[in-house]
Amino acid sequence: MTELFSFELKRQDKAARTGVITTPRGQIRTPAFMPVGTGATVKAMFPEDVAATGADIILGNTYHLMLRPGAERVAKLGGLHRFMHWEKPILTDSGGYQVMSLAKLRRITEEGVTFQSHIDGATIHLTPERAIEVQCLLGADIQMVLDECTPFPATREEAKRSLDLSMRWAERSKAAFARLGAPGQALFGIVQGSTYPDLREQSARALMEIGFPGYAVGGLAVGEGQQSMLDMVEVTTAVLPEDRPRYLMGVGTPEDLLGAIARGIDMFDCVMPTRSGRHCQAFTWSGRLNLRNARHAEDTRPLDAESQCPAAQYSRAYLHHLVKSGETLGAMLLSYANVQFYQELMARSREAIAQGRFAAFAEDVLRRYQSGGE
Ligand code: PRF
Repeated sequence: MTELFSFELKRQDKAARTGVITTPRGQIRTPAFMPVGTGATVKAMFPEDVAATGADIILGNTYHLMLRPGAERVAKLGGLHRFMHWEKPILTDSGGYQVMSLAKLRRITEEGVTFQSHIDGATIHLTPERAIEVQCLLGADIQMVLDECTPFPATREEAKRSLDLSMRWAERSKAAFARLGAPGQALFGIVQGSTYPDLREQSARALMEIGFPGYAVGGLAVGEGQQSMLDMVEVTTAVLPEDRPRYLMGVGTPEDLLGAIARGIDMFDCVMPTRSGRHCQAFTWSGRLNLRNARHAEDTRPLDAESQCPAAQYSRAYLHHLVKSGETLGAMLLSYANVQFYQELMARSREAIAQGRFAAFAEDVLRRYQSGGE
């Protein structure tokens, strides 16, 4: 019988890989970038435009959706896909990371994490079992174990204690998923271990012992710096099984993505393209631009002449006018253009890997990207 959820590696180019994840809701071409749809919306974008950028999958958040509108309500309304008009795959994060960054009065115990909602102050308990229950109520195609994103910096002892807790939570998450998960849904483990190579390896091996159809690298992009992050990615992917997708959580800039792909990462998510779009920043093939800058005021050139994106065809002068005037359309067009830039970066990466020229491709992109911009 063919598996409902599977990963096929198509081609490797040194450590970089291209492949396809198959789910009942469609295929995900890797390397893949998942636009962030935290509160059942990729902010300022129509779902059909998100699909038009080439995104095969988006990310949703357990934390936000369990607080508002509530997981039980989403389930009653037919699940997250129907609720938000996105029929392709959805990956949901488990909530632990968002609790630590957004909630008030957090307390972590062996049982789970207790916190006060940042919306109405209600006291909420999030356990590994409840995190899985919520993700199942949402109907997420790829779900994540509950983990603790170890704060940075951490002593070795703190990092070890934190990762051991995350590994026990991973085991409980898997047991809950075995009871509640639907056919074709998958649960991924999350590697922690801060910036300690041996702890990263220990965490990866502990998760492999439990056994997951995919593995995420968590606890990075928390202030350790790019080189340290890429070093941790490298030691982790060296241990993880080749036949399972690897997902680097919450990363990053175009430079980060190319560096991580070169070290064997297959999936990413980040608020950067959408958040930057709402803050007047544009990613283009010739660098990053701030459309508030007066030098764009009479620039009739399109935002990005190299992009196929409909939003990137508008003139820099017009976009400058929109963002200066605080017009909603400015945020919409820049979000669209940025998400499309990230998708084109993934598409070109997949093609370069398939043709065995990823290193030269990445070097060329970075040279042009870093030569322009502001
Ligand atoms: N754990 C989870 N989600 C995350 C992270 C993590 O460590 C990160 C790391 N920066 C982003 N999102 N569950």
